[in-house]
Amino acid sequence: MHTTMPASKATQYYLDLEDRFGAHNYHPLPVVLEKGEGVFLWDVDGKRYYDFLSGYSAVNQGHCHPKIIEALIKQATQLTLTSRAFYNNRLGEYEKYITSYFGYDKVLPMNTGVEGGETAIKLARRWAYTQKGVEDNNAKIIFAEHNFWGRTMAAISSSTDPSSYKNFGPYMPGFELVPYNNLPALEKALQDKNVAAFMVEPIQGEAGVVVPDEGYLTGVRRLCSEYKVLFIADEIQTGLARTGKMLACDHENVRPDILILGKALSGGVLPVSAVLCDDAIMMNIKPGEHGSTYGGNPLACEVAIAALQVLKDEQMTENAAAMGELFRKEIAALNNKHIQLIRGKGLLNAIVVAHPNPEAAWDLCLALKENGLLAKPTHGDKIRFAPPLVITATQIQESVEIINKSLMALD
Ligand code: IF1
Repeated sequence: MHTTMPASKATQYYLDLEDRFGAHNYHPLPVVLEKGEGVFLWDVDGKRYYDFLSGYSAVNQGHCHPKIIEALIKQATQLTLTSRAFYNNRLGEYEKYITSYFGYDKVLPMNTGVEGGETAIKLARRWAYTQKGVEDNNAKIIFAEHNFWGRTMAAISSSTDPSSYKNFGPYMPGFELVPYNNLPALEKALQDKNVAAFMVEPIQGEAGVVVPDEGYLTGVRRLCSEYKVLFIADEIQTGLARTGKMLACDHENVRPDILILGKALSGGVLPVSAVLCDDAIMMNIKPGEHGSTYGGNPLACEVAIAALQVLKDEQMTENAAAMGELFRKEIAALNNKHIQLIRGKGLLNAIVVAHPNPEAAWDLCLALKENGLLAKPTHGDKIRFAPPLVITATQIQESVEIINKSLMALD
């Protein structure tokens, strides 16, 4: 193990640059990328890789999708930012497009995913005070253990992962935790009259692609309605065709009260997030009470319309469902002793690596890199496999061969 090739001179140059001048808040795989197209990435030495991370599911549509890039370039030559101090001629069109696409009254545009989460929580708290009758400053938001929704002070305040929250306190009050995939525990928590919302990922991503039992989302919907609590779905990672449905909530045909989208809403082109809900929730926020300089900028609007349009035009939902099934079947058929299990939905999958060496998942990712496939370990023993949704059956077969070959590095 650890018998990877030495980094090329060019690669080493860029690794050293980041090490010297950048904050050390990441530990990337030692590969330096300079080009992407569809399911492929190329490094600075011209070596080609399958991308099995897809920018953490931001690049569902494939790298540099021509229709999205065309929208970007066209709008970039016209108008990129006005702020919300003025109207622009793209925002309303985008708002109409995305609300009818997902079936909500209104949208609130933001940029990063975590801002979407913050926005949803503000909407829920405001709704609790103005509609549910919760006394000022008493609103509670319930989260599931092992949630991940970003890195702001509020997001880490709901985290159960010490590497997220430790030594960053004090934390945001009014947050409570329940175990994921546990309806009785949720019901108990919702009995508190001060609860405004339950915010949850339909599949937990960072936790290692944890798929809840069938019926969980249906149960969440039922309990939230019963106790007059808002169901906030964080579909930033699971949404937009990734799991083989447009939204992961669609697997159980449930409609959240507040829907948060991000990542692939721009196809990996620029940060675009959105919070969708109906008027009864959205209209409690008045002018001056929330916003963002870049939120709803005309460039983001045009990119987002194109990114959503190509998902439908190219049947990426259907392809994600079919290719995901093929991928899990082929991985299972390898019958490799180092793969404890494969789980996931559509093209959001993870394997759990079984090996006495705690570094085995990292070593496997290094071997995968050598063999031309990029993936990243999470929580030590898990590896996420989430290629762009444009991947073909032949490419799935080829990728599984690369994975099979790389597993020998663990023997
Ligand atoms: C990083 C993981 C993925 C998210 C969900 C909100 C956000 C995220 C469900 C915030 C962000 C990221 C950020 C990325 C790593 C990553 C991740 F490894 F942590 F688990 F995707 F799987 N809700 N997820 O997954 O969105 O503010 O980042 O735009 O490097 O931190 P953001």
